[in-house]
Amino acid sequence: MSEKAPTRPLNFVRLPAEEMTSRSQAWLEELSRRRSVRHFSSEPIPMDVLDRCISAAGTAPSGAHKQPWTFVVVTDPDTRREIRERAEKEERDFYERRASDRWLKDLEPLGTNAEKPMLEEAPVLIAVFAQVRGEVLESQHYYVQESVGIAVGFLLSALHRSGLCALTHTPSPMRFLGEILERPESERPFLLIPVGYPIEECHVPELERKTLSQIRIRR
Ligand code: IYR
Repeated sequence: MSEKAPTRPLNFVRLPAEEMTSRSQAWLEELSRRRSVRHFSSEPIPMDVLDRCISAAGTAPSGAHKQPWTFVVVTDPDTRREIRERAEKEERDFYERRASDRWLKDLEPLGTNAEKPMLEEAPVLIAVFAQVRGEVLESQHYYVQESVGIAVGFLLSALHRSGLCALTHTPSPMRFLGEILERPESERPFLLIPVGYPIEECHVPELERKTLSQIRIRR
């Protein structure tokens, strides 16, 4: 018979009802101000803050607790230029050939195109990689997309809470990221996230979020 896995006491803080209400209100207000930003100032950001946000992402739950994520922090200007050039090459192909008319129409409100200056203008790029398996032979990872998606959600909210802006960018295909950043075969590029401060007078698309009654069904 195998020994029972060790446990420790849960560090749970039970809150009074009023505080639950006020915290949930404050958190919703805070998250409601988050927007995807596409116009970054090149002003450097505090790297200790960035590291803490990545640590916060690393607290996400994951399949069998395999923590199948790698966050590559890219600040080197030459590397960022190379990433921008390769990403724009893919994007030109997307906008000029691969994208359907419907897809292009759906993107119109966002005002996006194949130019990706933010990849060089933002002081930091976080390239997120999903570890589709462990590095050692025969190790396995589970629910990798779900796990890394949750971790990126934690990352985006931590960045926003810390006063930073981000863009979840998905050049497609992204294989070039693994090549440039010399990631092992066991990792797949997941997202490319420019992080920084917005330019002054930064504008974002006029978009509305779905309301609660549009996204929540009671049964
Ligand atoms: N990857 C392209 C196109 C693009 C696709 C979706 I779906 C978006 O929400 C935004 C952009 C680009 O980055 O421009």
